[in-house]
Amino acid sequence: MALSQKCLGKGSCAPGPVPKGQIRIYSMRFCPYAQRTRLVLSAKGIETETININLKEKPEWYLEKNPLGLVPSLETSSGQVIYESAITCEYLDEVYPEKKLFPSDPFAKAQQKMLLEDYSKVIPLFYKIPMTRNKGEDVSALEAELKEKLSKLNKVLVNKKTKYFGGDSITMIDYLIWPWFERVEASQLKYCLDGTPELNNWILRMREDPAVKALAFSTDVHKAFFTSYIEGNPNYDYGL
Ligand code: GSH
Repeated sequence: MALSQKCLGKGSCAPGPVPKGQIRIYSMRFCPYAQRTRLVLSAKGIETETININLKEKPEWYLEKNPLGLVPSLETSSGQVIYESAITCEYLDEVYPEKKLFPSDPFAKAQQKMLLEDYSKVIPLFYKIPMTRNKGEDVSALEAELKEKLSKLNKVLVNKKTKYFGGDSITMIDYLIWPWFERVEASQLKYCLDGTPELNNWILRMREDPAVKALAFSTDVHKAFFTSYIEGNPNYDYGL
């Protein structure tokens, strides 16, 4: 069955069981958290069925699968549902061990998770600044905070002397951090990266990764969605 990419909303029919040998992701085309999971699915070459969700008018059946009502969620052919992006990524890495993305060394894995925890405090600023700016309010304090946090991230790369956050090849932590950097131009935050050369080099390397390339939207497309989102009327099907 060819599935429409268009999102399913309130009143839609619940999809049937996931075919054997497949995994399903409930997603939204522009969701950076879902992009984390999609990057892992793509990097591992996992056959996936994608169902996009209208997050403003959520289908009733979706809330039964994931009571938080957030994307991403994964569903297996035996009906198991896994949600929270970082948890879905770790799940995929365990169930599909070919091309392992987390390091097998427990300390190296813990380091990636510690960095992820720290990074989760950066993410809200990627939204707060454009939204505050859109209201015509002063963003200088928020900007200073973002610059400081990005320079800490830059320092991680400087201290490690590696091309990526987990070493000289791409690993899980890079995919978990990436999606918001694909959007820095669209959300007009690129200037906050002026003092972070290693981070900028990492961005250039990430853009060359096959999984990143396969899922990337152009800045114009991100901008169009982001504008609709900030204005309170997200166009989940933009471009379809
Ligand atoms: N902590 C969650 C994760 O890591 O998966 C966050 C996911 C999230 O916030 N997703 C957004 C969402 O589902 C879309 S980008 N929003 C719907 C809502 O807030 O009701």
